Amino acid sequence: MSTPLQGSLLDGFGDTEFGSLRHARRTTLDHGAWVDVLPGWLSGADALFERLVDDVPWKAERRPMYDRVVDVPRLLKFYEEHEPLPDPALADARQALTEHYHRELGEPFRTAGLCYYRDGQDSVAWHGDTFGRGATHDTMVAIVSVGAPRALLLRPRGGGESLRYQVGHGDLLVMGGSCQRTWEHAVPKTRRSAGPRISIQFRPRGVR
Ligand SMILES: O=C(O)CCC(=O)C(=O)O
Repeated sequence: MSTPLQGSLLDGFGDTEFGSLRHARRTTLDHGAWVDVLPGWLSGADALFERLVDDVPWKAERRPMYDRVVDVPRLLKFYEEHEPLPDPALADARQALTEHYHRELGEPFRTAGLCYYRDGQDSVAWHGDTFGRGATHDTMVAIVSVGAPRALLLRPRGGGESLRYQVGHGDLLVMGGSCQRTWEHAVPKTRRSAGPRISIQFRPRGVR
């Protein structure tokens, strides 16, 4: 599978490099949740994007919806904690995140969930990562985005105004505190033409 990035996204095909996580900007949300954002954390992300498109064994899933079974509108691959990651840059990213957040999180990031949004019609509906400890405990989910920019929305669970983050090529967004149980997030479909995007989510053990 090969889906080249559009020229506007090209940032050179050098090695993947990471900026300092000290530059991440935190927004405190209601109910004990917070979001850290660091645009352009990763440089040299074009080559990483291409390698992930080609090397990850992407899976198309189906799920029941009312009385039908429908395609999940994105491709997926989940790496359990002892499973080798598909690219050394992901191991480096996970290590850097663990080192930066360890004091606050109290444990390492372990798993990597990868989602491939092929175009603007691929999406994920409102949800929190509440299979596991995210339902009852504060935790963190760190998302690295490569490829076309997409909107990632956050809204308080139970209603309230939503926040919109545009996550672009090489950007980092970390959801922390109670975010998984008190807020929901989504990547909605877009009518605008959108190129392919890969989201890489790092989570601690038992959070999904
Ligand atoms: O695409 C993203 O960055 C969000 C992915 C997500 O929320 C999920 O897979 O649970």
